[in-house]
Amino acid sequence: MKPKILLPVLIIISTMIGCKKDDPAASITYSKVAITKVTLLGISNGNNGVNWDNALAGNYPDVYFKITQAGTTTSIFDLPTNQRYENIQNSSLPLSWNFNSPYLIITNLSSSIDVDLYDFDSLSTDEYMGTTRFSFATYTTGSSKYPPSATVISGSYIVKLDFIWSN
Ligand SMILES: [Ca+2]
Ligand SMILES: [Ca+2]
Repeated sequence: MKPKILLPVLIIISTMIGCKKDDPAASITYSKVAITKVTLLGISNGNNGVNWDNALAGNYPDVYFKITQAGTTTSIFDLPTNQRYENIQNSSLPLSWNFNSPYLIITNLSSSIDVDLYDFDSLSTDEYMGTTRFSFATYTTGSSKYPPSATVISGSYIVKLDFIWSN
């Protein structure tokens, strides 16, 4: 009788081991994410119908960004304004900014960040354009967690962040 019992038991054990091998991603967790690149994919042509700059003279917004804790003015990163892209229209996009290693590190993966876009103006105060919000809790759960990038659409504004996840 013993050999007849042994074979089904072996099949069950090998099936259990097989399940673990087939799904290694389910057990992976990361404690931080590096933002390696910010890509601008869409902007609004104006502020409530008013052009950002003198479009009739061929002037369009001169775009840079600041990253803040979501919903606050607490700065995480301010792009130096001399790294702005000048005279941007949607036909100019995509445009991107790369961070250098070790990149921009986010260690609180339950937090959210805002990417705030601005129009640099040399003769007046820079104009706030719009915000896209990235919630890391969204990217650390579910079947497609820890994506290599995420794209957020907020009205006319579309921003993509590239990620490297690690511990
Ligand atoms: Ca302006
Ligand atoms: Ca401007």
